[in-house]
Amino acid sequence: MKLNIVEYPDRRLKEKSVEVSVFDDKLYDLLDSMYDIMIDSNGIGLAAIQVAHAKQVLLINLPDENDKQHKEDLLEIINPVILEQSGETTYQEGCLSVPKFYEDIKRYEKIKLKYQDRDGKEHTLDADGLLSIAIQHEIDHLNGILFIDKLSYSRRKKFEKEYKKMLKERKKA
Ligand code: Y12
Ligand code: CO
Repeated sequence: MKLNIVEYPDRRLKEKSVEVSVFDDKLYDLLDSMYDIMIDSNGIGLAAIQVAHAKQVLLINLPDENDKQHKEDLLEIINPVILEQSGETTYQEGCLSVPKFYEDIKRYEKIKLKYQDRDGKEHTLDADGLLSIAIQHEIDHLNGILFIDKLSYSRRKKFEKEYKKMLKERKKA
């Protein structure tokens, strides 16, 4: 399946994703194609809406201590539900749909979630550190929320100005 990354300010990023009820070859194809484009784009997390599929599907592939990603560590998370959340942490986040921008975002430090894998099997997961942050970032995508939506009014204004400039320069190049 040929996929492209949808970039802000594309309105599709505001769409709410729907629950997956059929776990078939079409879903496997979407998951495999999402993995390929995430790795090709140097990403560590991707939600299906970022490739224009409004389904509750997300991938996380965190790098190891040498900054290398391994496919064995890939998490395929379908229909996630956060069951518990605690603490507070701040991390400078980036997103493949908002190229070249990184902002400090406050999130829960620890979460417990339930989700399904590509075969529909249910799992629960306790996450902290970067995994917890990445999962919360991607679950926000499923609800049409981008990390820039969490900025203060003044930081968002500054972002919009710089982003517009970046898009203009990219168009010229
Ligand atoms: C912590 C915080 C947020 C996440 C969500 C997943 N985010 C990404 O995978 C971001 C990827 C990204 C990749 C970029 O490309 C390169 O570095 C070559 C990038 O840079 C440019 O657009 C130039 C920005 C973001 C997970 C964990
Ligand atoms: Co993102």
